[in-house]
Amino acid sequence: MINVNRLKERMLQMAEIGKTTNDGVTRLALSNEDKQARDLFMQWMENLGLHVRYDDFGNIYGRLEGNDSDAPPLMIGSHLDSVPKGGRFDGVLGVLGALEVVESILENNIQNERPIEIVSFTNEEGARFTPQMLGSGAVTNLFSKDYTYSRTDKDGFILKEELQKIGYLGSQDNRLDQENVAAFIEMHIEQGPVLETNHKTVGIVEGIAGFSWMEVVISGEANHSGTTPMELRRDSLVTASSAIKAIHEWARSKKDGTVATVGEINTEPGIMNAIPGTTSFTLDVRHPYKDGFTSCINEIRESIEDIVDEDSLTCNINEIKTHPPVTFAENITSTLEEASKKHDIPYHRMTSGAGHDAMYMNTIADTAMVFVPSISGKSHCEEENTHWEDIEKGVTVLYESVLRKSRE
Ligand code: HGY
Ligand code: MN
Ligand code: MN
Repeated sequence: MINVNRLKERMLQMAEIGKTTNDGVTRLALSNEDKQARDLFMQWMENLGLHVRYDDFGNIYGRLEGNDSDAPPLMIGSHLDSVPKGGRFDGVLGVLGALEVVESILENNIQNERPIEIVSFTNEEGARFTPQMLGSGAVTNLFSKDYTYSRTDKDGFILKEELQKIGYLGSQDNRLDQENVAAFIEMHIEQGPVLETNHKTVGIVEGIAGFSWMEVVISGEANHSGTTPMELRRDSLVTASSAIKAIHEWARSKKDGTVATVGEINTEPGIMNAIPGTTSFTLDVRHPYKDGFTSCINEIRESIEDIVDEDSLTCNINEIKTHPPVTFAENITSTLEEASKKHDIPYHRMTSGAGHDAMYMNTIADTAMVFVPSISGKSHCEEENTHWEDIEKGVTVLYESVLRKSRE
């Protein structure tokens, strides 16, 4: 029904863009590599005769008309941007898997009632411009246009200008119509060990853990490294280290699926012979349950403040973005389940620890996701990998589900 070799060819061609030494990819949002990936994706869709467009946030859409062209479209897709030294499958599989589904529908002369739109969202990763999922969040009104356009990366580049630079600042009229999306299904690698551990081929994703991204800035006192007696120091990096260790131990002690990560740390003045006056670090906390989510985030914020107080330093915790856990639509997960059963594909109902554009699309349309296993559960690293046989089965489930939903 679908042609996994054709998909593999495209995936391998896409993986050449931003390729890193150990077979990973660095394709940061709105970078030159992202532009090349976008151009290639648009070309492939134009070659299929789809109506291709991109909106004022650079989200790209490819539309396959349906018999009932006024019906709200069924949308499928994901993102093309990556983290630095990321994997070749994260996001891309959802975009090119959707393309494979549409090409197979054309090839098999399937008459789809409902229009089908493939979508690739801008800046899903939040690796260059925080927060993550800016494109899908902006087009579902979770972020204002001004906020989105003004996001700035570490080198001071501004999102709107970078979008202009790569030629993807399109028209607002091209946005998806958030009042008129029938459903959204996102295919993605699991990025964790659950499917592999349970020996299942497809994950039917019922929801996504909530996340809170914040920046913790601890202020002490810069001073000379050679002349300042130890008992007089107010060393922000030492206090940050205690906080980071406490964060890790707190998350481990929760044993309820809570995870916490400090991915980035910076000190000022950041030189060998000066006591760090200021230390800032990022904090990414995830918690899977709606009730308990807010108290979980507040708990860790208070612990950090207590630790800083004990050292009589001060801290500011700047929230970047918090979104509670989401639950996906039963009518979509049951469609994915029926499709898996029809093709005897072993499946596992589960939730996602990773954030995805589906999190925000879930606020405007019936949404769910279909996962395929990540080998050794690895992702956001060059070792990210998935077996092509599993991909073939995952795309088959997506194809079968799209046929069912596009007939409605
Ligand atoms: O961070 C996430 O969960 C996603 O990979 N952007
Ligand atoms: Mn992703
Ligand atoms: Mn990712």
